[in-house]
Amino acid sequence: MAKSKFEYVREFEADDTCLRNCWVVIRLDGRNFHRFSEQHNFSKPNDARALHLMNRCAQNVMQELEDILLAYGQSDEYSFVFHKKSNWFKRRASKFITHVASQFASSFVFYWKDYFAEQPLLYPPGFDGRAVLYPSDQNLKDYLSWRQADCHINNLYNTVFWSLVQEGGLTPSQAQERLRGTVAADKNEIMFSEFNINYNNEPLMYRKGTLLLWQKVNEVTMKKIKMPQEAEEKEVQVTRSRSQTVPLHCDIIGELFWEEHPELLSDTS
Ligand code: DGT
Ligand code: MG
Ligand code: MG
Ligand code: MG
Ligand code: MG
Repeated sequence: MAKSKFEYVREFEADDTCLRNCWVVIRLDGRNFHRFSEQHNFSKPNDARALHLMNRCAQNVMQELEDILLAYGQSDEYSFVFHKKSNWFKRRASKFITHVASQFASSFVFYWKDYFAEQPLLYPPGFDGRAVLYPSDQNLKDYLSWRQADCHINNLYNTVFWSLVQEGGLTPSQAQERLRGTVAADKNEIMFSEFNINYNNEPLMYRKGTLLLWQKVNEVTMKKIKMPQEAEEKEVQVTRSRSQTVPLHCDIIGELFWEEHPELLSDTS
């Protein structure tokens, strides 16, 4: 077919192919969730409904899109790791980012009522997205460690901060002042001696975030079949292997996790 004279405008499209053999990480983050969490009465410091909704959206992203090895989420953010050999949309960064962000955002609205039955969604939320390439396995491990360390540091601070405010009766600025210059041990001590909170007993999802991995499950169903020689239909058991995503709230900073999951970084997974 003859090309129109307008065809040349295609040449203005920038090449955003992700370098081959690199892990492609897409990280989303809720836009202005400071306000969004206030307006939707999220409990502080953690709202289990909100975190479970985020996990549900990430599971939908993994199921609907191609080539995602794992995902890790905490607070209002989620990171998706694409296989380093992925050739999905010819590795175009804009395709990765926009598909992940739009699938996640529409899921957030779609599943909202399953988690917030009593709380109407007041306005359409948005998520920003970025792509980062990591050339080595160690870089990828360090990236995930960085996000989980961020989760830990923020959650430790927020847990003691909101204890001081909600139970200790301090104003937010007094609580902030009280915590100025404290290290982790000091924060643990304040929680333990003043509020009887053993931080290590706080829910794992709050302390570690959520890792989503693929798991094979056997699905057993009954199927009616008609044998050629027999008049009656017979019910038989059919077992099918299916992949599903499972949420884990484990440590991913230490080497143990990677030793227990050698398939994740191997080329064949
Ligand atoms: P941004 O990302 O630059 O558009 O702005 P924000 O406001 O989303 O800032 P960000 O992403 O650095 O911080 C996340 C905000 O979301 C932070 O204000 C706390 C809030 N948030 C996230 N998860 C929860 C939760 O479970 N409970 C409550 N109360 N707030 C949460
Ligand atoms: Mg931000
Ligand atoms: Mg945000
Ligand atoms: Mg954030
Ligand atoms: Mg199209």
